Amino acid sequence: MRFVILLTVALATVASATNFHRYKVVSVRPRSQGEATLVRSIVKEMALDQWTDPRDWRAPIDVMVPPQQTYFFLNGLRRRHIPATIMINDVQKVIDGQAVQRSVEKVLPRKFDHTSYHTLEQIYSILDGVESDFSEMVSTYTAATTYEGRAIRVAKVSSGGDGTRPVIWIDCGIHAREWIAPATCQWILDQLTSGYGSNSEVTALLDAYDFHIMPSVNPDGYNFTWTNNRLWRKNRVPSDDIFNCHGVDPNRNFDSDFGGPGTSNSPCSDIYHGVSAFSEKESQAVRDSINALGGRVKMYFTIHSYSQLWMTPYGYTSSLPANYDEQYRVAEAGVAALSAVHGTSYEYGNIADVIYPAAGGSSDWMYDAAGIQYSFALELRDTGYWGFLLPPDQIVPVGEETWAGIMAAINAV
Ligand code: 0X9
Ligand code: ZN
Repeated sequence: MRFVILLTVALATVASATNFHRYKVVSVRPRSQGEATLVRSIVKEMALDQWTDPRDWRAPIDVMVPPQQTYFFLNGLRRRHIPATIMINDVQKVIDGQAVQRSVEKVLPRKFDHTSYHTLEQIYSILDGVESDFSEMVSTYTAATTYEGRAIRVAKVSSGGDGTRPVIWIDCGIHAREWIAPATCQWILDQLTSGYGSNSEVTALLDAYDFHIMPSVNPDGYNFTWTNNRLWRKNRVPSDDIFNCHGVDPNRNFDSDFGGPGTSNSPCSDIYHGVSAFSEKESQAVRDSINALGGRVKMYFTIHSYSQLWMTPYGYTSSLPANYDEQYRVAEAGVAALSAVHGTSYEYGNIADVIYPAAGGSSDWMYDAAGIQYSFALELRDTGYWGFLLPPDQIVPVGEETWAGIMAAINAV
């Protein structure tokens, strides 16, 4: 009897996980604006998961295609002579290849480990470890509790002062499947804590600024990428009861032209903006923490993947903010330092031009409503080889270059 129950539970667990067996990721390279528009409409019509959606038609559009639709999709492109290459031949194989290495770690770690990706539980255990190992410098707080009851935590790193130092805010993982983002927040936290007193650049930064780091803005979504669907993007609130869809995109839920371009009012869409601005715990957590800092936040960084971009406001309009030249200058300094580390190239500029128009994003709200003059959204590696499935052996190089870029940007201000 017990065996039967166990077996049923095991099967139910397996059955509920989304399998990407023989799913392909196709990198489409349109030859004109017209072809790019055509590709987008085909993707929409076929309800495919578009991994990238660049505004510039010269940049590849990466699309994930289920096996039943591969022939139709590729043939459609072929007939129109639209160039396309296979970026990933079997998505599940890549996921499984990374899973072997994931399942090794059973005991909850207390120290940083940048050789593999970590579950939310592991990340929070590391956070606890750091808080107790560096108790004079690190304290953590919970910014909000999610729909499924998980804490959205922040690590505050401060070398002292009277609580009035300017703040550098860094958040990671607002989109669940962008695993390199939380890993990079962990890298940064490690550099700050281990570097204070031994690394002169880090020491100088920490004597001038407090850092607030939110390693996982979207813990429910992130957890879901480990248990059910590696490619989940949004949070996990039930969003409609007709199709049983879930999730709001927290990066469409800020009060920055809420519901504007690049958002969707369909609860099943990956860019669903939610019922109203700040309806979600994730966006509330970020907003409330920033507000609680009462105007001390000097710079805001929000970390995504992928495409290698360093973006400045705005996302909701192609108009440029008043201090655009200044933000551009700082982005340029950041990118120069980032690229110097491993030769990784980044594009930079305002969101609507560099990537695509997208309203309701956090970095626009930071500039417009919170008045933060330096507000950046970064898309980390790569440019479409692994995409969201960036192998864990890139955590260290990505951490190194990103942190170098962020330090340079802070120093440029
Ligand atoms: O679409 C997004 O939210 C970001 N790209 S991603 O592929 N990681 O989903 C870009 C965010 C840019 N920021 C704003 N639109 N405000
Ligand atoms: Zn993202």
